[in-house]
Amino acid sequence: MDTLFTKIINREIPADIVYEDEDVLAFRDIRPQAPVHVLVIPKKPIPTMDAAEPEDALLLGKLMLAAQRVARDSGIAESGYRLINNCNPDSGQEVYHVHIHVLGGEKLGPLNA
Ligand code: IU
Repeated sequence: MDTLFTKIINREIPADIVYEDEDVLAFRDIRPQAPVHVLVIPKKPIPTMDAAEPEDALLLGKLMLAAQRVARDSGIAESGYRLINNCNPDSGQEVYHVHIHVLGGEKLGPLNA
């Protein structure tokens, strides 16, 4: 089932896009939890990390390298950043289209704080 992220990919709703290539899109989170908070998504609508298949291995690698690029372009690569993927209800996943949160731009608190 399509989510709002498909509408962002298709430019049906606006987003502050910071990176795009043929497989991946990255845009600023509308409710930022850090000075830099970008979501990196595959254009293929995989609902969760748990639903990814071996055939998605290359795409998932591209997703991580796009997150690296976003961090570098945002100037937070050397100071540091955190990549997060929420998967299924206990994680708090809200949007069922795989996404990596890129968080940084300040000293981040401990996980699960
Ligand atoms: P989660 O990992 O599924 O919990 O994260 C979903 C994120 O998507 C959350 O941080 C929202 O603020 C964000 N978001 C967005 O940036 N733009 C949207 O149109 C929607 C959600 I819907």
